[in-house]
Amino acid sequence: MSRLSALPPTLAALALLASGAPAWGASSTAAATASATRTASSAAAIAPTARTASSAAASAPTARTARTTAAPHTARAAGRASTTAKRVRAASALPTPADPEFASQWELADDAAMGVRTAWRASTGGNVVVAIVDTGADLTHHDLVPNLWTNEREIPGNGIDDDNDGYVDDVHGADIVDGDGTPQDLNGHGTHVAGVVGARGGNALGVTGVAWNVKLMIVRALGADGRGDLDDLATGIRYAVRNGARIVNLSVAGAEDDPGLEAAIDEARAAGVLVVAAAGNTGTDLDATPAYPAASPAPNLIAVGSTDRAGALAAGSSFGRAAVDVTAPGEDIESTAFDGGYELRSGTSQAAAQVTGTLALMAAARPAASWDALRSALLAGATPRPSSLLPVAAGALNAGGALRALGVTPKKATARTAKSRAKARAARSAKR
Ligand SMILES: [Ca+2]
Ligand SMILES: [Ca+2]
Ligand SMILES: [Ca+2]
Repeated sequence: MSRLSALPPTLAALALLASGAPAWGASSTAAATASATRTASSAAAIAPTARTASSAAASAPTARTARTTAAPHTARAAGRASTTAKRVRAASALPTPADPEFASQWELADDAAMGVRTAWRASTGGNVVVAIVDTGADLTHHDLVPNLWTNEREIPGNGIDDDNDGYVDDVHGADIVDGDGTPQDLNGHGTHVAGVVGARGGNALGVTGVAWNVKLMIVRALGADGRGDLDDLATGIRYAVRNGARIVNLSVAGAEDDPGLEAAIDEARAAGVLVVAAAGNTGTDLDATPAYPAASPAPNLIAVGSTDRAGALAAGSSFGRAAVDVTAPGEDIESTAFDGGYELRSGTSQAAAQVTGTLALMAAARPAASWDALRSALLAGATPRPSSLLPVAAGALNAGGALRALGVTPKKATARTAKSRAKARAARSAKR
């Protein structure tokens, strides 16, 4: 049977490489089973560390918030440090969501990492449907609930398949694995990915997604063990396309180039839908040893590698100067956990979700943009890097650059606008 898996965290992938295990999702059932066992145990070994890190972070927000608000007051009280004041003004000019964990979301808070705060001047999201085809998501998580897609053709909770698609009461998405309408996450991977794309921003709760506002369609195609059938993945993509998704996130990888999966991705293209795929966490050159769906030749697919805090290719991230399009931050990413809390995870799964969230910002700003206009702008807006540093086609994700390439100009910062207005007023009165 054709199997593929959600991407284990980077450290788990490294453990696999170190132990000489074959890549997970191998084409033979026996190898797949063997690597599944190792993947599961490695993932289990890493999970507690991630949760510990997040619970430590949970107690920190107050301190961070205090520091943030203290800085401007100190500068004002001093009344002398004009450079400090300038710096404070410049920092406050970038949109800052009122989510207590924002300061620890390094890839968003530091605009140099992926340019998202610049992008937020032009778009914080909107009515864009994004499908997360994964292990499901925690459908009760308070930071996801406000951004869940709702199937208007389905009456919730009446036990009837109102839209006649084979899934009873599929209100926020579907469970392809169990064939029902409740894609509740039993693994955690999909919940985290969904939060990176679109945890509600500015709600004074937890984290923000790249898109503060978005419609997350949850499609469960991987089981509690983080693994699934290629047939289910293809079915999940078709469900997403049929129900109006504009972007499909696939933070999964396998060794097999499956005709059924390729057909589903091609149907997505015909319907104007973009597919974003994680490169994988095996440190593989996909140009030499492809993994799928990342290495799919489909034109409507964007393959994403992962970078660390220094902007370098993350340890364990797969790459490919031809097969992988861009990189995005994927290390130590804080997002939603399926116990209702928050946790850190690392890998190309998280990197792919940053790209998907950025595409949601772009699609919200330009609702009529085609899949190829969105894809071209995302790649054109990327920050080029020497291929010796980032062995991918276009470079590093730059959300602000992507919006500019799409013809959306981020609004100037409020402080500067006020200043320039005052300047213009002064110039006018000087003329009189
Ligand atoms: Ca239904
Ligand atoms: Ca119903
Ligand atoms: Ca939030």
